[in-house]
Amino acid sequence: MSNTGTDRKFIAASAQLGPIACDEPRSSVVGRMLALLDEAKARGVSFVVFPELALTTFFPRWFFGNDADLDVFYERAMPNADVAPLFEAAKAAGIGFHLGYAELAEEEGRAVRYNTAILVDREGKIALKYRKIHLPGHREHEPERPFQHLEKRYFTRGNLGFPVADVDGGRYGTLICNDRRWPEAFRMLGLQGAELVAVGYNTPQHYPPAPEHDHLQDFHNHLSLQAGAYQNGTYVIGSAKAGFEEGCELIGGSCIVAPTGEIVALAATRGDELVTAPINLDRCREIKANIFNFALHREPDTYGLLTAPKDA
Ligand code: CDV
Repeated sequence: MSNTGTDRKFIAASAQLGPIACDEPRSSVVGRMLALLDEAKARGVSFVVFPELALTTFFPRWFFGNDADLDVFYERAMPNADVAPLFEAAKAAGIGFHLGYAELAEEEGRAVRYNTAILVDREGKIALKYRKIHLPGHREHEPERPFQHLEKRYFTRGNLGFPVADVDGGRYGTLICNDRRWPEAFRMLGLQGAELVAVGYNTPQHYPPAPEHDHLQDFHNHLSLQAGAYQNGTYVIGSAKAGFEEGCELIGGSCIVAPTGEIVALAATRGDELVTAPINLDRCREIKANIFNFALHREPDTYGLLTAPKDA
């Protein structure tokens, strides 16, 4: 079956990925994505969300003492030869997609590293690019941890704001992993009328600074995605890199959330898995025109603290 969706009513998918080994080549990962894309095509899907840093293992769990060892995990161009088959297959199937990857950009003659996500429309054109703003973890090597979380060392804070784009008949935005926990990030997209937000994530089951919350990781993931959807009247598609990756357990729970905040599709495994649900973007109005009618009910002149400097 080919994609039969209209612009506002279609089938969407979260394409969860299981673990990616440190030495797994991009071609193999893209092969796994193509298998999920084939399944998506068979199910009549029009839009697929792949996870954060989907092309490699979650490398911020290791300390690298030199740039040469680190830079093998970054993409210098998008698309590039490794990823081109995904762009081509998606375009041929008329499927738009979201992809997270590590980006090595050159700015004023300097290498700058970002944790990046793109939205590609059904014609194969990159319609939106976002660079992660809320970078979790730490900057220095902390050898006492069972694994590192060196996003603050390996990435620069995103410099593209929180963009939305009109893609294939809907208004789309993206957040990347830790961003989903910040209501301000979701609200930035909500204020611009986002109707579908794609969120890729790599979330360890074990959080070394607060292990007493380890059993709540799945709950906090869904709490954040569901609240973001409801409070902004938008669909949210969460896509995990899941399972035991290089000895580190990552949560799954990939899901599709309706604008009411209800989970309408949920992954059952922690491996490669396609989760699908029908989308009707006109349903966003159920929330946007009522309880979260921003024009009618927001009181922004009382929200000054939200944008005051951190130390104010
Ligand atoms: N990749 C991430 O951003 N992970 C964080 C963890 C470290 C808490 C997350 O918010 O899921």
